[in-house]
Amino acid sequence: MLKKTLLVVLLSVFCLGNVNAQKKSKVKKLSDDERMEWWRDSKFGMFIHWGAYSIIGGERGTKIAGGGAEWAMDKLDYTVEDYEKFPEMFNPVLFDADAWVSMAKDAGMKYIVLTSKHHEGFGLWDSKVSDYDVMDTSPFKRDIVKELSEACKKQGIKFCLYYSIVDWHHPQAQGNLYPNYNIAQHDDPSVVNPEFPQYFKNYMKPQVKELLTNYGDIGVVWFDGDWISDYTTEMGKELYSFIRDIQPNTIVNNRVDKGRTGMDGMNNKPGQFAGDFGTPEQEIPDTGIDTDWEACMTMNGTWGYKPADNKWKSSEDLIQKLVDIVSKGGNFLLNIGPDGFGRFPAESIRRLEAMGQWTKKNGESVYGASASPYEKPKWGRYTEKDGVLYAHVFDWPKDGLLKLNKDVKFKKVTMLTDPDTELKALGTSREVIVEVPMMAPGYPVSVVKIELAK
Ligand code: FHN
Repeated sequence: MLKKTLLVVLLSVFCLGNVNAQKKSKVKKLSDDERMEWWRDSKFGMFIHWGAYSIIGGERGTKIAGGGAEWAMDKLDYTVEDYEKFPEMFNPVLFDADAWVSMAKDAGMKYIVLTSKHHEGFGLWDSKVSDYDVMDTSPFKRDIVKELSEACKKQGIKFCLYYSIVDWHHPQAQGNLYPNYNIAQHDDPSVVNPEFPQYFKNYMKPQVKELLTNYGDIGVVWFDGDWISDYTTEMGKELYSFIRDIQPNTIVNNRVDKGRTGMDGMNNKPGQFAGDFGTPEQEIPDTGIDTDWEACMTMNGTWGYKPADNKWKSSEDLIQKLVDIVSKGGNFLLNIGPDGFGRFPAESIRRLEAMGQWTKKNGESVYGASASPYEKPKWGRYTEKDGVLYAHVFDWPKDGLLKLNKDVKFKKVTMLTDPDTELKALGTSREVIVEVPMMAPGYPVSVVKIELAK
């Protein structure tokens, strides 16, 4: 009898252990390099700033908000109560997740980062932690995060989410300690809201958990608002681990912690702060950086929709920025600010189409490419991949002679878009000279493909 009981106990322990092992083996925890691989190869993503501020468009009567229109609540002096009318009217009946994802994909973008909740505090998903969301407060009553995550999965685009640590609606987060709430006071390190830890523990973390539990694989969690004095590095490190426990292979930007040293987005104390990549904003580093980084940028001057802002970057400029960023080892996260109906601005669509035409022909020199092994040349940028050097020529040589770095050991040189026509090349002690067509074959960047000698 004793033997039989012992056998049953041993068998149960074995099965239980196996079940636990099966539970743990559901998501294979990748190494950091394996986890970052898709992101490093992607190079180009779409940032989408969309919320109740997209109805306002940065205007209140004759007043136009300076800077980003997503700051309308602050810049246009709305009280929390006044502002609530905008989520109550948010009804983007023209929203079409499949169309958005197709435009990103056709532009050559490999991932999408959607603002699930910006500083205004209004959530674009069905949160059980709050009613201040698209399902409970707005007449739209559709889970935007769900629809976009499904469209991304269908079209093979990585789905990622932005989440703001700053929350101007939640009483424990927006600092209702001061009579006239002033966001600027959040930048004053001497002003700390003792109730913020409650917001962090009982609101922010549960919301992040919802986003990481109910919407499939989340490629990246893109935090923002790390600058406020209420938020601490201890919270940042706790949040990073919290996310990796829920989805071990999710990537998290460095704004989850307090290591960012400003708009250059980088962390000058490696190992001391959590976060998988640096986040330069509206700027590109002068030289290459050998840690992971992603430059985020607007197409005009605002993240949120703002019809008054016509400072649009040209398609040519945006394509050259993509090449410049990749040549320095970074990713390019380019922003779209849809309007209150759910439409991309026409100016944005035109730029996405132009970038798609270029990436379709020249993507080989961008996706999965490494930073330039050489100083940037006067005429453009280099990238490198699998024994091939790509010369991205912004300024085409008028004399038909392209001068490459003297250390380039070439085997075969062609135009990327004309692989069957070998170009003459001559190595000298000072440079490698390539005879190129008199007219630039591509626009705004023509790519010369240099197969390197082993
Ligand atoms: O305040 C935000 C801003 O609205 C926007 O979301 C950018 C995008 O990275 N981040 C903050 C400003 O640094």
